[in-house]
Amino acid sequence: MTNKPVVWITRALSNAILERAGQKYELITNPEDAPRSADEIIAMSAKVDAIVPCHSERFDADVAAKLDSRLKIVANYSVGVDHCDIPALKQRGVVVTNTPDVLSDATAEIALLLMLGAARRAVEGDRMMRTASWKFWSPSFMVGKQVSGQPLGIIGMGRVGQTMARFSRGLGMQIHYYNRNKLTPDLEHGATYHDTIESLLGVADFLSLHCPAKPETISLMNAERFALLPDGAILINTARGALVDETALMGALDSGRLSAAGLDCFVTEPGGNPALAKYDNVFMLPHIGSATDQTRDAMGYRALDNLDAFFAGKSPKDSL
Ligand code: 8YV
Repeated sequence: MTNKPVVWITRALSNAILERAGQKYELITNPEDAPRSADEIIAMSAKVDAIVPCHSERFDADVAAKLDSRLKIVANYSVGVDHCDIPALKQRGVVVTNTPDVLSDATAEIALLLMLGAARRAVEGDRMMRTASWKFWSPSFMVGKQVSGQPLGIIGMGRVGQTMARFSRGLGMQIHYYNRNKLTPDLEHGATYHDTIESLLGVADFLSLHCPAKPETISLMNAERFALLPDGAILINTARGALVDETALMGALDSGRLSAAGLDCFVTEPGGNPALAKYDNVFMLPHIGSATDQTRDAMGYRALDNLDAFFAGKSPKDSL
């Protein structure tokens, strides 16, 4: 018989995280790492005090309504919480937390990789080398778009957006941003604030998305907004696929409004959008923004910090 709270960790997290969690909690784990269904979440809520889910487990209003009252906290292993209906969970008395800060560097690294890879034609070059089809050189061979010194527009100047700005300043880029609120000068570091997305788009030769997916940001980049970008602009998305209307994206690539794109997120995940595969100027990765050992562990420890605070009777640092 144990008095430890019972915690369900829905996906296979690292041994270091499980070891730390096991010291304070009775764990139910998922070594086979299968995503868990709504029915499994509902059934498990009667057996556990806490769940540590990934964005692969959905807590929508329907699931929230059916949760057992034993479940007290959903301590997400993610910064994005679009898989959770937070008002519905709160209404059921469930505390919800996330893992901000710890994945900003890793995610901004992937944004930088996508920006450089899209601009400098990484997909075409890599394919050429793998298929032994590099037979020719000329001054106009594989000419891409220079990144250094160019304007970078950032939508969503939270932690990841600010880190992307910091990394990009290292390339001499001029940072412009749109955010719900203007940042204070010590956080802006000379970046230019735009109070509308439309105003930002007009100067965004490079555009990187770093805002959460919410009802008001779904298809934020639609045909009308792509049309406001400078000709030959490059879009980077490491935030959420739902921010981009993928049909409009392909229209902008076809018209040349966009010269390239770098995408780590898609409307449909896993899987992505097979129609994008024909575009050699789209550099794509399978949602790996936070996928480094260091960051994965840090996300787990942050989720555990939130659990520890909650079970010590305190308000978790990352309560939403
Ligand atoms: C994670 C993410 O891989 O944390 C987020 O919001 O998008 C990713 O970096 C995933 O969500 C982990 O659950």
